[in-house]
Amino acid sequence: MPIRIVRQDITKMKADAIVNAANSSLLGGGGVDGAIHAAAGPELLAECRTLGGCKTGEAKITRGYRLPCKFVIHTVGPVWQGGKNGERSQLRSCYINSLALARKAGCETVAFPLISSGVYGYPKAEALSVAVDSAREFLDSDDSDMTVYIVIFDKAAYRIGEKLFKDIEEYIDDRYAEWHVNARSEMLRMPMAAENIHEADFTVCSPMPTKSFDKSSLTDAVSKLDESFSEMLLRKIDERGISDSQCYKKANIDRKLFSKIRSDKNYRPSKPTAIAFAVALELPLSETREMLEKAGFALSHSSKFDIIIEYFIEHGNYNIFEINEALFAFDQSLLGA
Ligand code: AR6
Repeated sequence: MPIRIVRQDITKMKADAIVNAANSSLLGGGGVDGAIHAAAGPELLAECRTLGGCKTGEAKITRGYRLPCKFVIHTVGPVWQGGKNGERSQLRSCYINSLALARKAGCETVAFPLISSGVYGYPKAEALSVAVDSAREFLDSDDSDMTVYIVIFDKAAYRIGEKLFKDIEEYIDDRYAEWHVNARSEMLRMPMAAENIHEADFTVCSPMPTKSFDKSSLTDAVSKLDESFSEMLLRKIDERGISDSQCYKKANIDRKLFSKIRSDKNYRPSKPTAIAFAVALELPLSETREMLEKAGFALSHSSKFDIIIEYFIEHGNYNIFEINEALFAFDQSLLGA
């Protein structure tokens, strides 16, 4: 049930269904529509001819033919007319209706391009936010384990809000600079130390005598392990009074992975997964660090990814989809499974 933003050519996606940004004739066109028809072969057009077109906001389904997906869902997005003519609600319908068709066809994975954001002129950043919000709305009300991919084709096509982008850029610059200054002063100390090393300082050491260890005291120490990541996660879910599903949905993690973590006390999540849970639980920075430590990770100012996470937590913004949009804009890996 998670949402993933990926940079890819949608005709290469091995999802159960891909969605086509079509026009109301359903008889092909340019942009992603042209690419899908070219890759699927003439059989797709032949089936489309039998469908009797499609209205704006609605969707129709066909087979995928030569594409690596089983189905193509054709939807017709609104033409942008300034935003005051119901464009947002029509675009939302495109996503909701396409997902309803996908579910009916038994699809577990569905890939969307940014509908309307090309020839139809919908501003890209807003088109992305409608895509994410609509997919989320559908998935929240759906019991299936569907995964939705939002496929962004060109890097230039993608831009989070200018102000947010600038803010994060500045935040990264400040933190990076701070880290480099510290790292540099560390390094400056080293040559001085090297100058003071003389040959006489090197002596041949005999091997350290091996000491037999006390097995029982080691067993004792190991048995006193601290709370594990999984235990901490479950405790914090309880403390916040939220349900498991509220937590993993908010973390953009699928149910299967959550069950694995729940049933394995010693489960070691990846760093993005661990952070996703900290974000879902809305932990302040200190508790986020503590939770990451349980999984063997830290937040550092030498990594853009870490600084972006820190930025959002410090600004009290725990919306994982917004965080992912920002991570994506800065070419970082995304949160979630
Ligand atoms: N994979 C993923 N995304 C793509 C690909 C691709 N291969 N090619 C383009 N995009 P558009 P619309 C992105 O114009 O605005 C057609 O002629 C592209 O960067 O394809 O809904 C139809 O027949 C953009 O962000 O669709 C209609 O007449 C997004 O897909 C009309 O265009 C949508 O751009 C529909 O216009």
